[in-house]
Amino acid sequence: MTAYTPEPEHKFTFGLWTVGSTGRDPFGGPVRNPKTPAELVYLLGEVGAYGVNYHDNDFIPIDASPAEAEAIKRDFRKALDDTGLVVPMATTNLAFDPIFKDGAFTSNDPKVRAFAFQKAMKAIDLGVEFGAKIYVFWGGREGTETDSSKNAMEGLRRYREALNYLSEYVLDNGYDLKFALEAKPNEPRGDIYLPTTGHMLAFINTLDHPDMVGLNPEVAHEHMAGINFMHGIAQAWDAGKLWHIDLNDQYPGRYDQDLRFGSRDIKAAFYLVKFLEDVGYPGSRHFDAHAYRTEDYEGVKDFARGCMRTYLILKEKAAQFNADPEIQALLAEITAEDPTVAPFLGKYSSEKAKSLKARHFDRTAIASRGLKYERLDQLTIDILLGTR
Ligand code: DIG
Ligand code: MN
Ligand code: MN
Repeated sequence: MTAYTPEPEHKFTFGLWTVGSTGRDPFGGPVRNPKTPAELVYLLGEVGAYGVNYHDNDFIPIDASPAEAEAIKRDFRKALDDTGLVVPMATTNLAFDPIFKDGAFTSNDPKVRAFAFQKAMKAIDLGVEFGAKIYVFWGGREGTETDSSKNAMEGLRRYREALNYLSEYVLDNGYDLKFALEAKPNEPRGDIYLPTTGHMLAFINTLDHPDMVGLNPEVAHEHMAGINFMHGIAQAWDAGKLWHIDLNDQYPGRYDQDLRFGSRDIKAAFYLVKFLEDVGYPGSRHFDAHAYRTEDYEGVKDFARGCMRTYLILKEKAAQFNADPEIQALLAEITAEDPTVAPFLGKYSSEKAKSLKARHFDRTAIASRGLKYERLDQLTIDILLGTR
């Protein structure tokens, strides 16, 4: 029986804010006492994670004195040294502080926008200081409740200005850092700008340094928008922009639940893991999720172990799918080339077009073909349920 033990090569990471969540929600206060960043690193080391990520203020409180900040960093670095964990990604909290109540980069108040630039630059420095190579931007407050308040074009222009400015900051400082944009359709704003990975992909092409900017799609966020997550990351991968990924789970039509990976839609999680493993995605498997509010810290460890265990189980099932003779025979039949029409497809030529326009197709005969998808999907279900 496979042990499904996480190893560094799996690149499983968690944010300080995930295993450090104290269980606060809009209808209740914390249920767990806070742990320090160093304590969270030891917890992640205990469960077998590869790395830890942070927002500037999960790590260093916004009002910490320089001496307090140095002490926190010292303990954090010792914990990293003791556990061997690394810091692949960092990000800025541009959502929590009241100053960002109307957004950060897209706020109508120029002072807020300038402060957001300053905060992001300092947070980039903090990420680079501990070795981060990916820097995430999640614009949680970049949006509106009433569109009377802001011109949507102006919102995009301001977002673009911020990312261009911060790209120049990275270049100016010679940092080895790439940006990854994370989309979400709503919450905490009524509507958030650039709501899906597809919107972000188009937006990247309008930036001054698109080569420095990729994507950090999150499962729950695309599911909130009713989108097939694997299709979205396939497009991101196709564009060479899948540089980071936030794994979790989500009931459709709910607020952002950030559930343990694979705990709700196991079939979607299977296709996601299969995609990442089939294409050889080299980045972090980052679990942007948190334990149920019902849990103590032993339950938080169960949550973290469960995220990684389910990923490894689905990775094994993806390999089983790829090796299953009946599935592979069905796929070979379903996706077979047809030599009678191959000459007409592929790159255009006027000769091809002319002869294709003259060709007769027996629509009834072609349409009458059964595609055996029911058998194929049941074989997939059998693999997922362990009955094959
Ligand atoms: C929420 O899904 C966002 C923020 O927690 C953070 O900026 C980003 C990093 O994973 N995800
Ligand atoms: Mn989320
Ligand atoms: Mn996220």
